[in-house]
Amino acid sequence: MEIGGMSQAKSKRWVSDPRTWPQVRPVQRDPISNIYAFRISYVETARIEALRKVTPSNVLGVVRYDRSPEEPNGVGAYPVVCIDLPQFNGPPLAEEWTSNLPLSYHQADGIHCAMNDEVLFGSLQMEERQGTLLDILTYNAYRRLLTQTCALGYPHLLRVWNFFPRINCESGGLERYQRFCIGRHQALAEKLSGFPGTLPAGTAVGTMSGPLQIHFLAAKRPGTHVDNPRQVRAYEYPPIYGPSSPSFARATLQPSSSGAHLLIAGTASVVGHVSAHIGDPGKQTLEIIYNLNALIAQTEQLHGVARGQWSAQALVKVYIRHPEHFATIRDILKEQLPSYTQVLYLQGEMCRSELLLEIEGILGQEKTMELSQTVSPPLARFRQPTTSRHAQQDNSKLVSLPHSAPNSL
Ligand code: 3EB
Repeated sequence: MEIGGMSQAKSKRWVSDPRTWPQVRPVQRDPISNIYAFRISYVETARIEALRKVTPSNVLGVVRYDRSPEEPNGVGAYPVVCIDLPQFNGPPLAEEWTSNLPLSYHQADGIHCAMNDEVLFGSLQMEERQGTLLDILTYNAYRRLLTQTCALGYPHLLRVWNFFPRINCESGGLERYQRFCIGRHQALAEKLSGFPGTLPAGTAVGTMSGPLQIHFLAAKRPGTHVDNPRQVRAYEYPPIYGPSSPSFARATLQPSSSGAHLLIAGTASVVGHVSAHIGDPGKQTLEIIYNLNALIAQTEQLHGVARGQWSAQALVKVYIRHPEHFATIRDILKEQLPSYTQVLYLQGEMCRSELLLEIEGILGQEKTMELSQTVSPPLARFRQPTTSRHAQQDNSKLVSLPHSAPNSL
């Protein structure tokens, strides 16, 4: 298991490039309140049942990464999703979403939801039947999803995960991922108010087996759409990648009563709109780190959140196409990610066959009161990398600044 598996001596933060950032003296911080709309952690799948008995009412949902079809989705009060993506490390982990605001549960039209005063976590799955193309199925799934979330009072879609098998296989003259993009695009263009500027952050990964499975986070209040300066907006990709562009944002920032969450879409070794470092998992990993850091710096610079203070929640998921690349990728990420990051490694297929891995993340800040003074940093200049800048060995060590609250997870 890789969670927190790095040396505590290594002290790293999420920043774009340490040379462009001033040093901030570590301060002691206390959360203003301990109310939270949602919190996520990776928990051993075997412990989920035991935990449920101890804290019966605070679960928004569980995402398991195993096949486990004996426990059909929706038996309990809250949504339970089982995604067939094998895990590389340790005992199987599941993602548990909890909240300490009062929760209610709802099931209608095949959509299972848990909600509180701020957010709704929901899931649905659609079986692929012979004769129905994936674009039609996806269109119907998204129509339903948007209808339900609006009807329940959570019209702002912040984050969506999409899973289906054989993502790179051809079907009726198009790749299945392209068909998926057509259906998703059509439904969102028709029904999402503010499209495309309000698109949620997304993930679309190929599973080993199963139906089309979608789970999502929606909110009563809007989030903020964040672009990545190193990448073309996915919904503005040129048509060489398919008849409809992929409808997702690079990230969304969710403000909440207790802090802020940055919901980071699946991020690949894509610079501009082009896949970089074909055939090289190590270089693709470093390129993704550049992309993530650029996105985080962009969020901090443009959207009024504190720099570097992401240790309240830091979870990443790494989807790896070929098991033989796992060790290389893990070794690089051990070096690159801050020590408080929880990491889950899954085997899955990316939407372009040349992409060997993809990393998504959720970073959280808590509203805090500072108990001692900071050195007030001057306005930071973010050196925007050019689109042709690729990962290089000599500047692969990205983060070395102190952080104020290690291991709060
Ligand atoms: C990319 O940047 C890589 O279609 O929902 C990443 C995350 C990717 C989400 C999606 C696709 C999706 O284009 C692929």
